[in-house]
Amino acid sequence: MDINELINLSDYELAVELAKGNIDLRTLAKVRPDPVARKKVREMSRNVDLDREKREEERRWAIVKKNCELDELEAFIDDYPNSIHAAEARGMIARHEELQHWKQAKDSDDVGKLQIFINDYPRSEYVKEARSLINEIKNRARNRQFRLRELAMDIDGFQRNKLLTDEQVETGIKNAIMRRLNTNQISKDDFLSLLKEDNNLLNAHMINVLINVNVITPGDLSDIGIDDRFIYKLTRNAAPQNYDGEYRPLEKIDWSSTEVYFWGVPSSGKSCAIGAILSAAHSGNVAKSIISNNASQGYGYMNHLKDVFRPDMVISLVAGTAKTCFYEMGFTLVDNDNKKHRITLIDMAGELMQCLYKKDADEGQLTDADKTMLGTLNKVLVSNRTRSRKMHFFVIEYGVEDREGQTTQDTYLRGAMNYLRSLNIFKDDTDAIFIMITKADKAKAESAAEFRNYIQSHFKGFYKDLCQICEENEINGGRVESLAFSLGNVCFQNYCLFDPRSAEFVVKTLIDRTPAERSGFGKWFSK
Ligand SMILES: Nc1nc2c(ncn2[C@@H]2O[C@H](COP(=O)(O)OP(=O)(O)OP(=O)(O)O)[C@@H](O)[C@H]2O)c(=O)[nH]1
Ligand SMILES: [Mg+2]
Repeated sequence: MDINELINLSDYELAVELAKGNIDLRTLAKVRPDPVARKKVREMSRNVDLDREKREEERRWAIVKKNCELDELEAFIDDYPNSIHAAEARGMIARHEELQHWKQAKDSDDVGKLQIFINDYPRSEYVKEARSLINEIKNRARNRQFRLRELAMDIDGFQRNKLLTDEQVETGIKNAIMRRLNTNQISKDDFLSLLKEDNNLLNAHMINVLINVNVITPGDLSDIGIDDRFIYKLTRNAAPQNYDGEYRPLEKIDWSSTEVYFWGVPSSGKSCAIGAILSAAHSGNVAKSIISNNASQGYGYMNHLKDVFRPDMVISLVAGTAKTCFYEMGFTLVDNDNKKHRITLIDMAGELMQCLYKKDADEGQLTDADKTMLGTLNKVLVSNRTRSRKMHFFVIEYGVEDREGQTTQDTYLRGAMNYLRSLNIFKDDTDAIFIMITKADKAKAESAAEFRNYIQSHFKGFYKDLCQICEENEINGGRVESLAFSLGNVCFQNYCLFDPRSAEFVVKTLIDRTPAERSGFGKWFSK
């Protein structure tokens, strides 16, 4: 007991402490500085019945021990700090604390908190239970992760399955989610964590379907950190922007310019990249001005793509390019030195790559659509081939290597490239071959090292083959250049907060790498 506590004791209580030897005369002098009062306490102490005090202490202890309540144990220690039962009382208090910590750790269902309990109470009888709880939680987390991965792969499978109708895709995805939720294989929070991890897991339409059947709410999406502007767009049911202009099949490229071809599997981001490039070319940030070639077969499509990509606002992206369609989009870029660069971008449906792969592997029957696409390709790059300079962008969609049971992007790209090589399309007039990694925003670290490493890990053979094509055809000193490309922040697959920086870099590359015609002279300078 410290002095302050002793001051609050009555004279009799002080006399008892003195009789028991818990305080000495010096301490008493501090508590009762008045000699008369002190004397009174000393006389009282001589008359204290210690046996009676002892009996009182034992009676209290019997009750406290039986009740085993924390506050009673603490009060006992306060009142009888030197009791022979004090050690036992302190032990009981420690056990109380241990139990309380154990209860909190157990109820927390948290590996970290259970581990802290084990560290703090290594000899506790609950350590074994804590360890098995940790294992159980880790197992549960693994199973949960496994089920979530499985769901993500099922969703992706439905979305990529070109044999299904839109309704079948919608029902398939809805059932895959609801079945797991209804059988408690995953919780709503689990599902939301999947959406949080990948904002592009589902497209805007599918998210709206799930909102309509009350699986999720717009508020849930806001809670997982999705920008309200995307949610606003969603609630207005904004759909991808279809191009509904008339389509005239492409026979040849009838305009002397550097032809830039974009090769890539379906949904790899070709049309979006081209739209973003067109928008950046029009912005005035890189090129001084741009004059579109209104005689281009894809003139209407070019205007549509350019108009979609408006910076600093949430836009609805373009819908997939219709099978068999080839669009040729010509324009003249005027650079800062007033030199003109005549460029034609060629957008092709991704199915063409699968068809080229089929041809290379001599696998499966060609459909009518395949024959149409091959026919156009043959006209544009073989029989009606121009003598214009050419560049090729091989588009690689970032981060889709873990898809199982599907032909990989690498296989398609290599097959298609082999077939293109056999058609001799890289000969004579090719100035550059690029690898463009699209959807680069999906990478954990958007660094040059990350993307170099990505190509090394997943596309090494393809990259080397392209280098060999460059060597064989004396293209760009045998070098294939790679660039990472992103539209900015893409959400629900169909909406985007467009950041033009990647596209501006491509426009700058096009200006740097295409022949320039001096304004007014109409003359081409060879590279
Ligand atoms: N995260 C992210 N997603 C993108 C990006 N670019 C495109 N996407 C997504 O990819 C989808 C397909 O893009 P498209 O440009 O239509 O792909 P494509 O290669 O033209 O496809 P096909 O015309 O079918 O061959 C878009 O709807 C977006 O959801 C990007 O930079 N980042
Ligand atoms: Mg497309």
